[in-house]
Amino acid sequence: MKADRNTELVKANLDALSKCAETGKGNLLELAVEAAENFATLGEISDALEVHFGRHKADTKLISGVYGKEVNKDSTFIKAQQLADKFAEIEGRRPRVMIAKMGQDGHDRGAKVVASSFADLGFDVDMGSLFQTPEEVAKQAIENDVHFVGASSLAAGHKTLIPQLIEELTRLGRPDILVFAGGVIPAQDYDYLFERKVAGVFGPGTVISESAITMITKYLEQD
Ligand code: B12
Repeated sequence: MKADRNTELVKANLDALSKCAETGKGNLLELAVEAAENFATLGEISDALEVHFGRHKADTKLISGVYGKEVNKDSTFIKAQQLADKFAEIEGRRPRVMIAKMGQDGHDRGAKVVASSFADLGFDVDMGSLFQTPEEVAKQAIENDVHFVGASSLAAGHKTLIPQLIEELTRLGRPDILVFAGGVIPAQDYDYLFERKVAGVFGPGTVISESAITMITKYLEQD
């Protein structure tokens, strides 16, 4: 489409969009529709606006205490907490997990639920920002010296982004950081992920304290 479209017209449309963003004069939606009708891409339209507006950086705030308050008498919850304490005794610090969202996937609800629950279970939790690349996640995980990365994937990026993350961790010399996957991942893709060294997959309906027990157990088994 790019080869066949009227390049000058598209450029004029995109310039008009940037100008409208800058001056506040005109109608952004109308100009965006016009640009799209002339086959400007969504990326180009976004870039034209970004010139003036900059790029939104999603800020993730975590809460704690909610999960623990609800399930603190549950035997699996207690077992997971005890295991987290045992982990701290053996390793000299609490289990540390980074919850990551990669690619175009904006479903952050599960990631936040999991992150705050892990904190209540006695993990140190880092939360990546939305829309990170596998390289960015690997860098942050290494800088924060986490034991685990939990990649939450609900928009079908699991077969590309999660193996790329593992490759990057290996390239940077930290293949020991265990990578787990969670979210909407079809059962037929599990083996594909296991073959690429994903340490475990947790789908919808996962009981979070059970996933914590699996993660800690896998880590301690490899020592
Ligand atoms: C809520 C929702 C949305 C909300 C998201 C709000 C938000 N801020 O998160 C909104 C409306 C924005 C949305 C948008 C879209 N959505 Co939507 N969405 C859902 C829905 C209904 C529920 C997801 C959810 O929040 N569940 C509750 C949380 C708590 O559960 P969870 O994330 O699964 O997490 C649990 C487990 O998976 C696991 N887990 C998850 N991560 C991790 C990580 C670790 C480390 C561990 C241990 C465990 C773990 O533990 C959690 C607790 O049990 C699902 C359908 C479904 N039933 O899953 C579709 C769904 C995910 N959406 C889908 C789609 C297609 C979209 C859109 C592309 C629609 C569109 N055409 O625009 C957009 C994409 C936007 C984007 N950029 O990503 C599809 C994805 C299909 C696929 N994967 O192939 C689904 C599956 C619906 C469907 N059946 O088609 N969506």
